[in-house]
Amino acid sequence: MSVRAYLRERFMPHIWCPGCGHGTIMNNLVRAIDSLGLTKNEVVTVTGIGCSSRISGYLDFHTLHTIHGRALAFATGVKLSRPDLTLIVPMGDGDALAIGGNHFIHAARRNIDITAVIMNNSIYGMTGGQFSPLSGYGKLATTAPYGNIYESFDIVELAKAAGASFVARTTTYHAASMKEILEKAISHKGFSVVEILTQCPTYFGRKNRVGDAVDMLNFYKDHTVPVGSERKKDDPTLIERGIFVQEEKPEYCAEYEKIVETAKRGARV
Ligand SMILES: Cc1ncc(C[n+]2csc(CCOP(=O)(O)OP(=O)(O)O)c2C)c(N)n1
Ligand code: SF4
Repeated sequence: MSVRAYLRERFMPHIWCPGCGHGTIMNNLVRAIDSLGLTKNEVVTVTGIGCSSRISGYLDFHTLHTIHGRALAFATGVKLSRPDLTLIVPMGDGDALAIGGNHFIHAARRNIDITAVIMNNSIYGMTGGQFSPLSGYGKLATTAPYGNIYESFDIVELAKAAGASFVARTTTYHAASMKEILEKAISHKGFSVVEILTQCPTYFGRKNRVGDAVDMLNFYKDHTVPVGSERKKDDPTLIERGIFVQEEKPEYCAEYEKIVETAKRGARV
């Protein structure tokens, strides 16, 4: 199908600023779903609040636009009641790892079959450029006019440590591999985390004087390397991208179903 067929045109024009990376992610997400042959009726997209979270309004799947930081909690409920459906949860870095941080680590620990797409623009875009747990030490934000004093989370390391069974990182510059990674993440049975570095030229770019959207895309090109690259040894500031974890582990809904069956038989574990 064409990308258009997956969109709710009545919700257009979208709210995203010119040059925002979120549209590139939405584009690749629908291309990945199309390549996997999933029908619109089989996919549920759940989001919280943020520029990134508006994606659930634009996509013509079953969609839930919920509350800030709680998308994974709603998605967990949907998945438990309808394990046959494909659950995708696009989140901003603030939504996923500030207010939603606790839901994130526990969803990873359960290894529930949900794909979390973290649209990491290193800032709170929707509310005017406040710093997030992904802004980085020394970065400028509306709430850090003299420089942010917090270190960032490393989403990949956090997801790995919490138990996610598929963990990947890519960027909006690497659009072709983004689609492939999203396909693998969605097909994977378990909690999949895909961090996508994406540009917010309006707040992060402007406040940190890193240029326009094209300059920010070039930064992703020049400052990331494929996972395992020798170049990372010479320059530890380079950011690795690719698939970091892809393993089979017991999945929460399947395990829960086993408990239900055991209980129905009145048997003891
Ligand atoms: C409970 C609650 N607290 C705060 C807010 C205000 N709020 C809305 S979006 C947002 C942050 C959005 O940033 P992010 O999740 O990184 O997404 P982006 O807009 O950058 O895509 C905040 C703090 C809210 N809507 N609800
Ligand atoms: S404020 Fe930033 S994240 Fe929000 S739409 Fe504009 S560029 Fe995108």
